[in-house]
Amino acid sequence: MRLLHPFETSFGVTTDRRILLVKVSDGSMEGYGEVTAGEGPFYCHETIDTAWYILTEFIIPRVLGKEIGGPEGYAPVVEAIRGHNMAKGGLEAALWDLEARRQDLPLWKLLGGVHEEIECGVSIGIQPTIERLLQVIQKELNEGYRRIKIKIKPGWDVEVVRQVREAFPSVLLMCDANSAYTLDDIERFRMMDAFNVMMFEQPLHYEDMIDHAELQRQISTPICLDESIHSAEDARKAIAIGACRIINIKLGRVGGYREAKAVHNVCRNHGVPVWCGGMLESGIGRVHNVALSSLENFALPGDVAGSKRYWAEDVIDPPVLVSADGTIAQSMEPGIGYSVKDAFLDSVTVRTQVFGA
Ligand code: OSB
Ligand code: MG
Repeated sequence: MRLLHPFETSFGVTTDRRILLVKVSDGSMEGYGEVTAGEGPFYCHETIDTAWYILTEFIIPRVLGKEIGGPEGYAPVVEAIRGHNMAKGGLEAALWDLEARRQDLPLWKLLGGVHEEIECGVSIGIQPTIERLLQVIQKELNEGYRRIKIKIKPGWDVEVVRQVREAFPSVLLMCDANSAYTLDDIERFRMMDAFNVMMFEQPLHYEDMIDHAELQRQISTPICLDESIHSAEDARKAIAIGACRIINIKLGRVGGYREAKAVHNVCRNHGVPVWCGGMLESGIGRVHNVALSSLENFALPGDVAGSKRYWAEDVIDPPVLVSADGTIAQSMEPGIGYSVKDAFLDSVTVRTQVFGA
C-alpha cells in the first residue's frame, strides 16, 4: 500500500508499505493481527520477509493444533524461538482479537483497559525544509492532534527544534532520533535542553542502555527509549540504571500484548509513564494500538493517528477517526471492533499462505 506521504527518518525513507497480516479462525470466528516489521532491516533486524519465514517455519508449526488455553498461553509456546518479536506479536494480536470476539467483548475491555478515548499525537518525518516542516505542524494542529513529534538526525536538529519552538511556543513537542547519535553529540542535546521538549526518543544506539544513562545524567530533558526495549526485563533494567524516564511501547517490538502489559506494569510500578508507538500500520495494526493505549499507564499522547494521515483507503471499516480535539474513541464492538474490508484487502494482497484448514 502506498503511503499518502513518504515518511523519512534518520534510517531511511518509506514510500510503499508491504504489510504482513495474520488471520486466525476457530472455525466460526476470526481474529486479525499485523506484523509491524518494516520492509528492510533498518528500524530493527526484522523485516516482513524474515517474519514470514519465522512464522511459517517455526511459529505456526508449534502453535497449530496445540491447546493453549487462550492468548496468554501463546508466549510460552513460542518462547524457545529467540527474538523475532514482531513475527511473534503478529500472531499473538490475532489470537487476542479472536478471543475477545469469542467472549463477545471489545478487545480493550478484555485487556483490562480504562481509557475510553485516547489522546493522539503525530510523528512527522524529516522534511525538505524547515519552512515545510512548520507548515506540516500547523496542518496537524488544525486537525486537532495534541502532541507533535519530529524526527531528528545530525544536521536536522538544533536549528530545526529552535525554529519549531519559536513558531509554536506552547505546543507539546518531542524529538525522535531513531539512534542517530552517540555520546560525542552530548553538546547538541544540551543545546536542545533549552527548548522545553517533552522527551528525546532513542537518541543513541538501538541496543544501548548504558550510554543513555550517561546522557540522561547530563541533560534535563527526559529520555524515552523505543528501540532498546524488547521486554519487561529490559524496561526494569533501563529504569534501574536511569537510562530513561519514559518508555514507548510497541506491540511488535516487545512480541505482543502479554509482554506489552508486562512492560506497562513495570513502568507503572516505577512511576514511569508510557505511550504507544506506531509503525506506519494498516488499520488492523492501528486499531490494536488503540486498544493497547486503553491501559491505565498510557499517560502520554501516542503515535496513534487517524487512517487518513497514511492511506487513501484503509483495510478496515470504518477507518480510524480522530475527533476535532485529537482523540480516538474505543470501539464498543467485539474484538478489535472494526470490520476488515475483504474485497479491498484481496485487491492489495500479493501472497497468501493457509495453514491447518
Ligand atoms: O521510531 O517511532 C518510530 C515509524 C517507523 C519506524 C519507527 C518509528 C516510526 C514512527 C511513525 O515514528 C509512527 C507512526 O506514525 O506510525
Ligand atoms: Mg521511535
